[in-house]
Amino acid sequence: MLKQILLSGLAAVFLMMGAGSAAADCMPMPDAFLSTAWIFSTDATIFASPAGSGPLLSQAQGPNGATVDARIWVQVLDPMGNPMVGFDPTDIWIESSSGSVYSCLPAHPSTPTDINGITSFDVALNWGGYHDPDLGDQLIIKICNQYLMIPNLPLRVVTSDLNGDGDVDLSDVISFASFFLSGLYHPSIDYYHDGTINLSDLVRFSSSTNQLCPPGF
Ligand SMILES: [Ca+2]
Ligand SMILES: [Ca+2]
Repeated sequence: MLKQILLSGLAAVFLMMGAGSAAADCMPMPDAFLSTAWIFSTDATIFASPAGSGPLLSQAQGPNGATVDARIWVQVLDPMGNPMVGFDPTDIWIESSSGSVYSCLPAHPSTPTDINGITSFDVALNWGGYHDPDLGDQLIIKICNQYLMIPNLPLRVVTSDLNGDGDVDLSDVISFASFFLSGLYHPSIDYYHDGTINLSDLVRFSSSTNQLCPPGF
């Protein structure tokens, strides 16, 4: 009997520990099929760097270089389809399905969800590598560590850490110079995304040389 009481007590402690690590907002768990995410622009590119010195998602660029709003909107719904209001933004983040990019720090929405369960990411990404939805790379939105079942978001992430090793150093300078001087269009260095490779792209690359991921990466 005593053993049963002890085991029950231990189980309760583990459950409480689990609830603490998963955050109270994840009880009940948001529904990964009903919850959704979207971008209003249809073809956006954002420049990112390990230190996150690129533009905010609301200042992304379309194919011709024009500024487009590529904020990622998320609606968090519970299993009954009801909006989860005031949901903690730290339980929502972005990842990429591609192994060729990394995120130094998880990007979260700016605010808790509103009365409709909606919030948005308007952040500068601490990313390296190269992400291209046209090549099958998918942006993944996670809520409480579960994937949302959403269509591919039309957002390309180009970064100055071309070899994706956590910094922008001589190796990246050599790669950039090789692409830049080739005279060929290479989308991974079209940092000022206007369909051409020129001084504007060099300026953005140069602005992030010697950057590292923030401590903790
Ligand atoms: Ca690098
Ligand atoms: Ca360009």
